[in-house]
Amino acid sequence: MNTIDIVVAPGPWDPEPWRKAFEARCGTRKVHLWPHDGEEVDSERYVICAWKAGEQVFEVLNRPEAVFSMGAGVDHLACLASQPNLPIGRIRDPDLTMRMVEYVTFATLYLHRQIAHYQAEQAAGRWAPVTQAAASDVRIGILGVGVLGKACGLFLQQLGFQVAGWARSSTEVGFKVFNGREGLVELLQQTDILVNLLPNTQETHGVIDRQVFENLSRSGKQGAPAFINAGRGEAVIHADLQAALREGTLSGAVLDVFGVEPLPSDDPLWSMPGVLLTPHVAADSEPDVVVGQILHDVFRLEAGQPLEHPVDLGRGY
Ligand code: NDP
Ligand code: OXD
Repeated sequence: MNTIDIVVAPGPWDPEPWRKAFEARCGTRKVHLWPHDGEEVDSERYVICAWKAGEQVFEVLNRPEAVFSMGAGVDHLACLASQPNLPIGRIRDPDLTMRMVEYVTFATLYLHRQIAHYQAEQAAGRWAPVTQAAASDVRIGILGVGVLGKACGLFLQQLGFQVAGWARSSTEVGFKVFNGREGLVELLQQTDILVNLLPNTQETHGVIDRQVFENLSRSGKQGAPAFINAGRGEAVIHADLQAALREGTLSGAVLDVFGVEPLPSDDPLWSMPGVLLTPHVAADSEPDVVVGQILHDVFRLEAGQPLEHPVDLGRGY
């Protein structure tokens, strides 16, 4: 049996760490770097490992045995949804998950401990303590309780926060999870800090709008609610987010992802008080870990077994 070679298409990422990581573990398998090694791939059998690489790689190399996302998100592979028989794999990387837990915990504490207020007071040379709520009085609502949302929620629970979530069908992941439109409203009414960790799908596109921000609880110990987005910007109606922050419907936000990235330099969010922006860095993929997971699945394919973590592009995640 011929072994399966690897085509790596890392899009905007620096390709060399990926080439090195694959070559270090691939033995006699060929590793082709797209588009750096040219479009000629002479392998009889190959898989494509991609990150935001564009559609051309799939048009030119059109008989992969599987396609893997090198990140947790698979929205960049939506163009393959019309090929239901092509196995699509995603990573479930404990390192990436832990990085997301770090980010969401940091963002929650930044909002909860009112750090934006202290940064402004420090800049003005003022000593200005404000009342601080206990974590156990603060309710976190997490949209999307998959690999990342669940891990973040469980960690925040350990810090004492009250945690609940919203998902398509999951109902209990160590904390209560709501479903459907009615369930979303119920969750929002008991949420002080809203965290988005939904994937970008047709169903989640624009799901976080003005109504969502207005439905958040305003009776929490900390006053107006706050928002963290580390999922995808496409889930949010950008103008509604800007308005909610401008008008005080939201007291603050920590935002890592945006519908347009990089966020345009004239976007009002850059200079809004109480808003902390990061450039889509919440949870990076670590080449060594990702490569190990992909190769594990490649061995399974060679043994005639299905992928360990298949993605259903029909539902979008
Ligand atoms: P998963 O696929 O494991 O989980 C997705 C969750 O979203 C599930 O709980 C699912 O519900 C829920 N969901 C999907 N569609 C809907 C819907 N229509 N209505 C309600 N809930 C829905 O994803 P991950 O946790 O691994 O990752 C989440 C996202 O985080 C990624 O898709 C990516 O966009 C983003 N990400 C961002 C990074 C960054 O650096 N900012 C890094 C890595 C990922 P159910 O449980 O019922 O299936
Ligand atoms: C991912 C991301 O999905 O980095 O892994 O956004």
